[in-house]
Amino acid sequence: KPDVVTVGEAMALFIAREAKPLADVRDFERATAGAELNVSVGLSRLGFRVGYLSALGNDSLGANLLAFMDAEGIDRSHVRIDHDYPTGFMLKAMTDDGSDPQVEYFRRGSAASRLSPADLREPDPWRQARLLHVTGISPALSNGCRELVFAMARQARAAGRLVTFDPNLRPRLWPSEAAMVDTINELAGLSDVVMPGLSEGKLLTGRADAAGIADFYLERGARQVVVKLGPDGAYYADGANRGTVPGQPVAKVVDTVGAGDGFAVGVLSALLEGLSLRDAATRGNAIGARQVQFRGDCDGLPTREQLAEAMAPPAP
Ligand code: CKP
Ligand code: MG
Repeated sequence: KPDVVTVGEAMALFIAREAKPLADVRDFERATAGAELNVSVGLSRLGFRVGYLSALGNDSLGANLLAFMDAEGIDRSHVRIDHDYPTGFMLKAMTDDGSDPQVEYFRRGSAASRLSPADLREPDPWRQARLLHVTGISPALSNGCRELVFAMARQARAAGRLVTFDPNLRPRLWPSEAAMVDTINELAGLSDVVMPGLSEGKLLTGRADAAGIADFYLERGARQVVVKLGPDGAYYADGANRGTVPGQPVAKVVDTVGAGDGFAVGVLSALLEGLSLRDAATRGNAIGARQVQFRGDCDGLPTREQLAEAMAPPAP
């Protein structure tokens, strides 16, 4: 039975091998994407049993993603193959200055966008998972996806499981900013652990700083909030303790995508191991800092051995 369950859209990812506008790129490297899949990969590499609920098309992109999930040891018994809708994919540009790369989605009408509460035919082992991780991407994909994610969060919370939430704002996927903010704050209100980035948190709460953002979610029922500050580390707060953990210096930022998911892997794994929120934020930072040094969205997510190194970088 899984320790952790996630739900979301997995996509094929094509990463430019040349630093040019996407329209001009000829040479792409094939990889995988999807925030919740990235988190599944990271937790599985750290030894947790992860169940991933999703849907893929009956096509080569879907077959490739299934093989990837198997190679990463992810339980994909709840990944449905849809014969009517395709697997989504996305393109990612290469940057040479550490800035956020241009990305383009080809995911409208994808198999995953057709997920709905009808996909919740879970046998008991899934309901017994200790933790459910969701992000703000899935509820943007369709009404069915939104209803599914809310139903899973409500059930998990009612059953006393830990619900963790990364807002992952993707304005392009939403009909309006107001719809995005309202839906995401409602889902945050069903979650125990909320992990916004600083600019995401400001937009969602209207508060000016990390402490204000944390208070906003603590007042609305979250038990623990971690605000990601990028190179400046992270701010953490629960009912009793709050503070800032410093960022980890990174020699060269190769690609920022996936840093937030890496951060989530650090926080979730640490909380599952019973560590303090401060130690969880420190681990989140270490994994986020490692992930930005790799091109793929999950290539920097560490094994146990690599995590130990990332937490205690060798003296220069
Ligand atoms: O916030 P992050 O950079 O960690 O999220 C990255 C993922 O799911 C990426 O893999 C992409 O596929 C996505 O977020 C997305 O839908 O934008
Ligand atoms: Mg993110």
